[in-house]
Amino acid sequence: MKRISVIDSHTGGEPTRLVVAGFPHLGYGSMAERRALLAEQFDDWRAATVLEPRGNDVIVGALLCEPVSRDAAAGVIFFNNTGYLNMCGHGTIGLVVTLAHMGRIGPGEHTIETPVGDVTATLHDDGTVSVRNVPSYRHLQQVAVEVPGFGLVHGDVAWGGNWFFLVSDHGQRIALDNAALLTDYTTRLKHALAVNGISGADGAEIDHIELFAKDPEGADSRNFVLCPGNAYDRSPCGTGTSAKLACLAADGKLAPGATWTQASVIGSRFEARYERVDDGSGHIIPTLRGSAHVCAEATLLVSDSDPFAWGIRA
Ligand code: PYC
Repeated sequence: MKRISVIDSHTGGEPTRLVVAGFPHLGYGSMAERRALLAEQFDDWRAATVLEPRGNDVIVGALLCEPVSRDAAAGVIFFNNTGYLNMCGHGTIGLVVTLAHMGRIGPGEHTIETPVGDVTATLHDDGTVSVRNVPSYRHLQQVAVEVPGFGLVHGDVAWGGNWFFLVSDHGQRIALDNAALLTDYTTRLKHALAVNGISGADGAEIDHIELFAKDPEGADSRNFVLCPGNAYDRSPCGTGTSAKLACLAADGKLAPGATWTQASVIGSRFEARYERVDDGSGHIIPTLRGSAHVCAEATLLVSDSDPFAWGIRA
């Protein structure tokens, strides 16, 4: 019998399952190197943690790692039902609140190492968390793509710690009671991008689709974000909000330091702002702020006699 200790939280409704003990040791390399090792040699552990029967398509897993730097509070590797993420904004907020719940950190600034670089998280006295994300930028502007069954749309390709296709001219109703249709639309759109060779920098797959609309409750925008495993983000998506800020900055529609309130399809919110990277690249550093709640502490049991011990794989 193998045992995996986890603590679950949710950030604006989006779950994060933090693995605090029980995974194989991945050595002392960078988070990118450890993520590669996990994917190549121990992927069953990811599957056991987030796939049914213990998990579901919505859960984002986060493996708590010893950081490389003594100055960092933690390292983390994010994963989901289909594989591995680069950065995860809601997951970082969940991680910080969970580390505080465990008594490992208090209010203040904490460096978190991720596979795509360090981020700085601030646990505020009111329990909210700010994440100063990795540098973000718009890669392509208003790319046209035909979505089978729906027609032509235009969108920006941007990096916010993951690759996003951001669309405003979609004509869809962004509302929770329309989630099935939005999932169908964005899944087809993601497929159309791949078929048409539309990618992030260096041919990177665009694995997140983000639709925007007016928010009925007064935020600057409401979004619907399709995640890589085809579940939609219940939170406003930290990396997606970062990608949005990169596009707003590139269009001159949001000034550095101004607040952008991004609502999710379920109405949860992040507040975000950005500063410019001072190197002529046009890149920005977004900071997003939100809150998370710890909702379970558990030990997952992986038994040799269980035919679905390592998850139900498609
Ligand atoms: O908050 O960055 C995020 C995120 C990515 C996928 C799900 N949430």
